[in-house]
Amino acid sequence: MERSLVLVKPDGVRRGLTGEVIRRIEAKGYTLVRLELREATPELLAEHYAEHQGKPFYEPLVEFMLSGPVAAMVVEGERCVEGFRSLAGATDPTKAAPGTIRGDLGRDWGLAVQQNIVHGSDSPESAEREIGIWFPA
Ligand code: YYY
Ligand code: MG
Repeated sequence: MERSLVLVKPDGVRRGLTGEVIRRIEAKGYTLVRLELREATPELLAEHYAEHQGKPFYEPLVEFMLSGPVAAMVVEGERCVEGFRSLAGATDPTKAAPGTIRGDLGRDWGLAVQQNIVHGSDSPESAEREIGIWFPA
């Protein structure tokens, strides 16, 4: 069964949207197999966001991800990597379609980074790599 690494980012936890994200995941028919409220660290985020190191938004992104706890979860289900990306919507919350998590709930004003509520792995390979970072062993 396919797995995805989903994070409710600090904006989502802060705004009390963790339950709303979980509700949408479960309503879709996916299963939570791990769930933990966590404080990220710079080291963990450097691994998690390795592909983005050096980009202009990387430093603000890391600062944002360190601004409060994140709800880290492993979601399981048929084609759930692609499926959760559909639930999440486009990266830019202003462009994300209504009906998606980011379209309905995300914001991109007020901070130097997109506050788009959730992270979801972008491929089954990324998912296994990211699950190993957030939930080792
Ligand atoms: O996978 P996804 O989260 O949709 O986008 P990525 O391109 O992997 O970027 C990761 C993260 O970085 C994104 O969720 C918000 C932030 N970001 C940004 O603030 N500004 C950008 N131009 C691109 C990404
Ligand atoms: Mg990504």
